[in-house]
Amino acid sequence: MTAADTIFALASGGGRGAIAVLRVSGAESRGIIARLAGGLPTARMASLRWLRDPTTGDALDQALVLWFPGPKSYTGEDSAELHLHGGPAVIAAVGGALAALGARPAEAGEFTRRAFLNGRLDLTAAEGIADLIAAETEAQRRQALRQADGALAKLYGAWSERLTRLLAHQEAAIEFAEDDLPTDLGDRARDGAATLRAEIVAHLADGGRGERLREGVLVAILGAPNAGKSSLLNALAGRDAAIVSARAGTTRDVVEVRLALAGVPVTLADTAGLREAADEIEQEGIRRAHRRAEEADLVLAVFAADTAPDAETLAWVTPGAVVLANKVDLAPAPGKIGGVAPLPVSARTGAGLEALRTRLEAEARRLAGAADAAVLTRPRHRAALTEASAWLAEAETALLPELASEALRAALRALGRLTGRVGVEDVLDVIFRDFCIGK
Ligand SMILES: Nc1nc2c(ncn2[C@@H]2O[C@H](COP(=O)(O)OP(=O)(O)O)[C@@H](O)[C@H]2O)c(=O)[nH]1
Ligand SMILES: [Mg+2]
Repeated sequence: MTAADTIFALASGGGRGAIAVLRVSGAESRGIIARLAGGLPTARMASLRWLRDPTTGDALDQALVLWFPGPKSYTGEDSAELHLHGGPAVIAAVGGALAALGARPAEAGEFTRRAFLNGRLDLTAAEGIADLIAAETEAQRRQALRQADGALAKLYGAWSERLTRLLAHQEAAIEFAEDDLPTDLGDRARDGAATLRAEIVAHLADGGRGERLREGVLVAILGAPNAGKSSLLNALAGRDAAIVSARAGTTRDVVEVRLALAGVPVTLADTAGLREAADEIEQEGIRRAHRRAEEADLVLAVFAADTAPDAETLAWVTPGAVVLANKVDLAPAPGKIGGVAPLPVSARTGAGLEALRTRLEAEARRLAGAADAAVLTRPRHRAALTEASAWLAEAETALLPELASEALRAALRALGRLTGRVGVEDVLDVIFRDFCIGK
């Protein structure tokens, strides 16, 4: 398994389809495609060819063949795409021919890994491609596309370049202290470090929106038994996901539904009603409700308008929570619950549900809305940038020029790990493991 192998994989989804795309990449692609397709087609043009078994000459399929000579290909190597008829026997036959001609099946993410190793994209852009394939909602798609297109690569690349210059200045100040170079080189390096650090700190102060958009927002529905939590979950989901019953204590485990609000993926978690439960199973359900609420990005505190607010749920009414007065078909909503004006709703009649949805969309946008600016999307990015900014602070206050220089170098290494320029062998497997075969 070396990077010199020529690899192939099914790049389209499994199963039957009108078309299946086999992708080939590596040094031997030229000869392999020429033998399989009876000659090498014109570069980057779709050519209709008969693919033939290299030993028997039997026709395997008639396919569109695209030839992408390196280095201006996705992987940076000579590569090709074969657009076959999308059936399992066709894919198996052509795959078998490719293997007979010396190619081997690719590992997950191997094409993009090669693209990275050949300098076609940096690590953040490679991650953007994985996210684009995984994107389920509109806002996720936009964020991933921006990152795949190099928005973070450009930003972090520019920071690395500036830092390299600062380091060069600092080194020059040390090396040529006795020569007649400008004497303020060291000071200029420190000022530059401070400016750069301020930019990194501002970039980090994004409220975690990019990461949350990538992972999804978690909303926990909390309230007393019978307040109407499960009814509200079902109304928002548009289906009967949770059991609704007049009997208190029906919902005992956490029931979750996924939906998209304002293009943001949201997990809505219905929980067991909060009360003193005698039943052991219900007690565990209530423990889980609390745990989910603690992990949640947003708490929906549900009260029944015809019942006095219960202390257990009131404890969750914080300035960030969304407070609901349900069952307004039975009684008017109180003006304030725990100091917050509740949204009046009725899961039974549907009153107020549009307003609730609008409010939840606004919350989803606030928590994870795709900004137009480049936002970081992974804990890995946050960790590396936090480290870089700590080293920059170190450089600003270092007492000796040599120490300032060391700190700048460490900051540069942290940025380098982010984009994949230095010391990344250990993170490559982690990143490319998330890819599917054929990408
Ligand atoms: N009148 C009225 N009844 C409701 C409303 N929402 C829920 N219910 C009823 O209240 C009971 C408890 O509802 P459920 O959703 O299971 O509450 P949970 O225990 O909080 O999950 C059921 O009989 C529901 O039909 C509402 O808006 N108005
Ligand atoms: Mg319930």
